[in-house]
Amino acid sequence: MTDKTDSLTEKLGELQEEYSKTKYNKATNIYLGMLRAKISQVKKDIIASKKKQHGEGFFVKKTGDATVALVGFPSTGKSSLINVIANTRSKTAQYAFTTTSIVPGTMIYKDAHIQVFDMPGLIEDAHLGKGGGRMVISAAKSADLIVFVIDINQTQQFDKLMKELNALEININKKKPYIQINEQNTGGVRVEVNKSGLPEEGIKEILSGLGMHNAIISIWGKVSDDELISILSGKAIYMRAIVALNKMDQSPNYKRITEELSKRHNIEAIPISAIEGTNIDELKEMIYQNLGIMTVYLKARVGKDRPFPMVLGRGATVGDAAKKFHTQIVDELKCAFVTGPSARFANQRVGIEHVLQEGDIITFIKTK
Ligand SMILES: Nc1nc2c(ncn2[C@@H]2O[C@H](COP(=O)(O)OP(=O)(O)O)[C@@H](O)[C@H]2O)c(=O)[nH]1
Ligand SMILES: [Mg+2]
Repeated sequence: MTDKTDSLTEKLGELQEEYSKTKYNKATNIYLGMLRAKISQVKKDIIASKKKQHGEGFFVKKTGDATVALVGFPSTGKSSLINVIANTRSKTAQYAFTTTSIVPGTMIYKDAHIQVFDMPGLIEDAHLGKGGGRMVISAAKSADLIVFVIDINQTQQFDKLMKELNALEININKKKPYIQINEQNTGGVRVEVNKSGLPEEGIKEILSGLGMHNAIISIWGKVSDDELISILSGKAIYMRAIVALNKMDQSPNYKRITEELSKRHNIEAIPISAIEGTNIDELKEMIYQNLGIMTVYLKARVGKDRPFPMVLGRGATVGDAAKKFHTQIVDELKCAFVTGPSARFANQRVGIEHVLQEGDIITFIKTK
């Protein structure tokens, strides 16, 4: 560690001690908020100073229609899983730490090309940079969906992972509260809209703790003080995730365990066996659904040609499909013929605003 990191770590210790010594009551509430803002800032500085020492970490090129990261402790079966869901041969082993770099693979499902990353195993305190955990997490953040791969006989791993991610200010399956902030040159802090549930004074203290002394802020949703600090310091990350409980072949109670974990953490979970190939298609479907994507098919002429697939976000319209196909085409688009789940009959004539569904076949009709 550098001297800089050392002194920051020392400062963090002092702040945390002060924080734990201060009893919570109405009078100290605001002071505690400020301490939290400071602690958050110092943690950020520590991470930044470490980053300088270790470089930027992994860089993996994103390809395909969406990206999924397999995240979990060592030996939970991540490499075994990517080998059965994607076109990859990732090394597997009975001992920990086989995978030392990110192994990408492509999972093809319903004509969508989904990029899957097999990550090196996370270990506890990954957020402090142990075991390269921070780098792994920073790569996972760039994914559209996290699949937590947990050993079904060790579900406490899930709680540990959540703790790690919380420490890194990664929010799982949570909606980001809508907050607007405009920094000003003068005038102090003004709270314009406050639906946060926090006292206005507390919000002001948090802002000043983060060095924002002149600003207009509006908060349109419920938010805790910790989350507010995290959002305002630009660190809060919101990600979707599901859980694959692997090695179900070793657990007679897999059904109950899955239901319990899913209920307790309000997250979709599925028991699988990467080795025996159980529930693999079901997991693929769960991934696909949680990515919020759909596949539609484009045809050059009605009745002719083989349609070619295009992946869109669910809820996309004919106009969105046209835009993705070719930005120019939207201006010239007159209507489209649609066959499939969103159409009432084959080759139904629809407008640009028509909402598409999985499996639709579309023919664009241009104006002359
Ligand atoms: N019984 C059983 N063992 C598995 C399963 N999946 C993986 N393993 C074993 O668990 C060990 C670790 O697997 P690996 O894929 O290397 O885990 P990783 O470290 O998370 O990539 C290997 O010995 C695998 O054969 C499974 O579904 N059932
Ligand atoms: Mg591995």
